[in-house]
Amino acid sequence: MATRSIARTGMALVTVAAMAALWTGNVAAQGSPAPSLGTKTYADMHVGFIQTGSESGWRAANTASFKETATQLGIDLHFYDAQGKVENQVSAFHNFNQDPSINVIILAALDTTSYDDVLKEAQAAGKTVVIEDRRIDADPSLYLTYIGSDFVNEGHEAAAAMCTLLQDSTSKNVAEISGAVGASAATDRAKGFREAMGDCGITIPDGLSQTGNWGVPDSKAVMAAFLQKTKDIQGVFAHNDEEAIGAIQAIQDAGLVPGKDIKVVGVDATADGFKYMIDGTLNADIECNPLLAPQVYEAALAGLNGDTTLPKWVPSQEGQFFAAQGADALQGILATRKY
Ligand code: GYE
Repeated sequence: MATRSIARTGMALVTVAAMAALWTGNVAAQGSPAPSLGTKTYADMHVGFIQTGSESGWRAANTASFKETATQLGIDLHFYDAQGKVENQVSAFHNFNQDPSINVIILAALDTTSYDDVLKEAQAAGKTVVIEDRRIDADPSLYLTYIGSDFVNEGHEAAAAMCTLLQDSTSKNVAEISGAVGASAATDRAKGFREAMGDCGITIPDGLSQTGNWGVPDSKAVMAAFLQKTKDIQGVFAHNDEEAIGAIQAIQDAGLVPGKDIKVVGVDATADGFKYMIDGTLNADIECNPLLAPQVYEAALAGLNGDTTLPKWVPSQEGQFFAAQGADALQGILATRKY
């Protein structure tokens, strides 16, 4: 199977200071604080962190990254789990705005449009705000920076992987199990996949795209319903590993072989994703880096010290993994990973 860059592994973490210096083109400033900045340290940071919920392995790794790194750096972290509800996030954000002891607010956004009022309130209250994981549609002047993945590009990579997997297939009907409605991770991955699927004649037939809410049970039910409707499906694009696992289970229940009769491409590349690639039922997994805390805290500290030169988006560096790399190689990579 002619492959496209078998595997570009290794997440490169670009420090925010280096990014800021590169952005401002002031190489000499790398590593040294910009003139007239404050001298606050991590011990001065009192963070209100607003998480989406606990919907996936990726989310668990993201939460652990923030809790563990805060302990390591001596940051006072106030962690809030919104349990998948936007209204919970908005009210938590408002409460942090009202709390004089909180000087930094970090948001992993459930949707892209619900935060303008609390962002303006935070700005008026002099809070430093960093958006992590998922982009929002608010005016960038309302937050310091956004640190997160290029989800559109992840969609492109997923389509490229599916093109390779279906290169010998005359029919290229792909079912899509999308992420939670309204989440930028879902909207952008869907957009990216559609932008690139035409490269090899892939189509997503009407009625074969539905949300799996980032979870195994809903995704299994969705895929079972798709297979009830038609067996003329050659591939599945799942927006995260849990959704891919749900699809795999439904394909097996239908008496078909996932990874062979129907190709499966997922996103995240968590430990579970590797497990299913190693047994060959998941053909490809597009990496999405959850370990964002060090970069986010570094950016917040820079902001707290008055640094306004940070880029408005610091994209994560990510790779792709393929079952075709072989079980041994994948086991070796998995052994080096934290999630
Ligand atoms: O892909 C999924 C999680 O926002 C990148 O959210 C994140 C996504 C991730 O539920 O597993």
